[in-house]
Amino acid sequence: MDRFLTADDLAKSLRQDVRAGLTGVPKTLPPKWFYDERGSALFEEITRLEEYYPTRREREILAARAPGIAAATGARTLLELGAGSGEKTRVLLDALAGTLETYVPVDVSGDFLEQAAAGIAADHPGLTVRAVAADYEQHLPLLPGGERRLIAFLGGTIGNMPPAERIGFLGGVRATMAEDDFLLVGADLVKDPGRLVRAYDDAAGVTAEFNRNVLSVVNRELDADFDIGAFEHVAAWNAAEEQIEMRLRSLRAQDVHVGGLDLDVSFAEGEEMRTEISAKFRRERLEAELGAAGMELAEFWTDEAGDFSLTLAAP
Ligand code: AVJ
Repeated sequence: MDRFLTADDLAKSLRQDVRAGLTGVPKTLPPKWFYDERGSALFEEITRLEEYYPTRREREILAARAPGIAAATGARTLLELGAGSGEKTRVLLDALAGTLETYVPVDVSGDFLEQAAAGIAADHPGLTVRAVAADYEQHLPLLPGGERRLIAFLGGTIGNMPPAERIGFLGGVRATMAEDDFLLVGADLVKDPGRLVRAYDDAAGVTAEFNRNVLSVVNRELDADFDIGAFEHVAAWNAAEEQIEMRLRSLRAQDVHVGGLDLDVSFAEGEEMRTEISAKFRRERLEAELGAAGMELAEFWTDEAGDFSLTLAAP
């Protein structure tokens, strides 16, 4: 495995993010830090919830379109940004079996990635699996090149980036692409706000736990004393930005000490701290943003219900 990101680098960027986020107005924490072991397990649980449709819908599209993706791209390398457990990748790997030589899963969480990569290598003899521990927002230029690459960014994670960051990210991807490379992006679509809110505020409270878990991450990693029970989960639809926003609302006025940063912060009763945005897209917006980054939309697929999208783009 190649490591562009060490445990030290991660610790440092957590410190920077938490300091900037807790001293900003309004307070924020970036969603990147949801995914410790417990957070990753909670996210897996979310993907199985009745209300949370994106994972199932994306799988449906991949199953239907993987042969088309293989035919259109003839990919020899599959580079997957934010690979996670690699579950969604298996369909692609199978469809690309005819041309694929190398699979490059990229994720910030190195150890988790190494395990997932080993599993995939065992199931695909003849495939070179080269895991890379990296932050795809920082290390794009360092990722392995090669001919006929398919860069996959699935799950709707592109929605976690604020618009300006997203444009920068797409431009960065474009800058690493050769003329025969493709980008495959999974993006959730604008729909009835009621359904959207339910997907991020499920009846069983799993998403609420997932959201609050970021406070335990900060408590553990930065020696903070967040009273996790004193924050409630909020999922709201921001119609102007067409994004779901997850926040943590302070149930009372309280002070929090972050020992590792030598930082004290106060929360007012009812104060909300944003922990995630999850942008929802329309085809036109995706096309425009890809265009602004120097790419053309080659294919745009949705599931039968029109809930989620998969876009294939090329320079
Ligand atoms: C993994 C970023 C795609 O935004 O839908 C799920 C994360 N947050 N429920 C999303 C998430 C709350 C998810 N992504």
